[in-house]
Amino acid sequence: ASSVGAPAYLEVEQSYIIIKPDGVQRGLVGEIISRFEKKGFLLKGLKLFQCPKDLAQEHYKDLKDRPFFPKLIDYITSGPVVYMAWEGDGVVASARKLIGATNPLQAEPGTIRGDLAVQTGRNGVHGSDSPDNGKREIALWFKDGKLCQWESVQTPWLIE
Ligand code: IDP
Ligand code: MG
Repeated sequence: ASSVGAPAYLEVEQSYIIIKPDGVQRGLVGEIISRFEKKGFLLKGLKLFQCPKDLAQEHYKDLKDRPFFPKLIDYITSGPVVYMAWEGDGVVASARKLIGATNPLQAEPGTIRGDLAVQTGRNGVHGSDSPDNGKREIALWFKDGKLCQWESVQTPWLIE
């Protein structure tokens, strides 16, 4: 089903994506955004942002008992990130495939992590792991709840 002409009550799936501080510092912002753009998903929100510690802890709260948690919070707050909301049918699972495995050495070539990173602790990008977490993370980071409502001229050439 396409978002164009879909009834307003039908919710279109959204994924929350972060270009982590290493991705920003290494000049990979354009490259990473390009992967999602070229695939054909719709960009609904984007910001360059220095993440405070409490937000990072809330975002990664499911991992709070893991040994690497303090280092993960230091990493994600170590410099600006670019955070985004991307929309489309199946975007959550597809974005996870585009991103690749958590450990970049195990990520397939052709994926973002497989092509652009070498260590789990510097794996460049975050993507929601379920549609529900997509909603939770977008609500958490886009505090005012405002995503940009627009339609791409490409949509009829992407979705029949
Ligand atoms: P994901 O980002 O592929 O969903 P998660 O298991 O949800 O992976 O972990 C979140 C993030 O925490 C990872 O992307 C990575 O930055 C970091 N992380 C996960 N496991 C480790 C580890 O064993 N050492 C260091 N950092 C880790
Ligand atoms: Mg995860």
